[in-house]
Amino acid sequence: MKPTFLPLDFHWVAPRTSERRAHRLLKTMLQRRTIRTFSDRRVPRSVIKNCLRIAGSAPSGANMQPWKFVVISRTALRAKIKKAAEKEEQAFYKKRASTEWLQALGPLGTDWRKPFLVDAPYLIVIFAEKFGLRADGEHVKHYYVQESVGIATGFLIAALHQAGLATLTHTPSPMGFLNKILGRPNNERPFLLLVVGYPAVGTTVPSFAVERKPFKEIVIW
Ligand code: IYR
Repeated sequence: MKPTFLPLDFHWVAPRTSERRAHRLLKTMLQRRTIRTFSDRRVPRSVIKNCLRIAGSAPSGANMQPWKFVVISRTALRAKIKKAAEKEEQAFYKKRASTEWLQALGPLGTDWRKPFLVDAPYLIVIFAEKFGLRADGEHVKHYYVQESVGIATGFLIAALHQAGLATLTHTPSPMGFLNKILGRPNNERPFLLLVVGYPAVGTTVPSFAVERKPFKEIVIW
């Protein structure tokens, strides 16, 4: 296909403005915490929608946009997901996880119980499309699927935080049950379950998770 190009609509900003914006954004993003206790307070649908539009604007391999976001708010469906997730999690905590893994999770204080799956008003299950499916059933090759979906998920988490919501990146393992419950085809692989809402009154966060590695440790300049 012959490529066509459009003029870029780039919004130039003065260096001083960039500095101010980056600093403000840093302060905002450093406030983000993964939480595990959610209130049932309702979230405006339009906030979820716009944040998903932001996620869908992420860069992807060959612009294949190999993602699908399934939004769940119905109580009965959240309860069904909770039941299935807790079954996998029981097996994980009781036998599948190595001692080393359980030790690493110790400071988080997690266990197999996942009440947040029904407490929070929204669950967003992010699926990665291993390949695309054309209307005629032909497969379309996708590239850098994990990387692309990871970037889109990062966009989503950052967007929800900036919109004033809290999230939990939850990965019940294995997640195959989500295809079944949500009726998704087998070219889609569950990537992550994002719990979205507001913190319950009295929410705490693990003290060790508040610490971020020093700049010097993560950046080689
Ligand atoms: N999926 C389990 C265990 C778990 C694993 C990791 I790595 C975490 O960062 C947190 C939890 C659970 O959700 O409890």
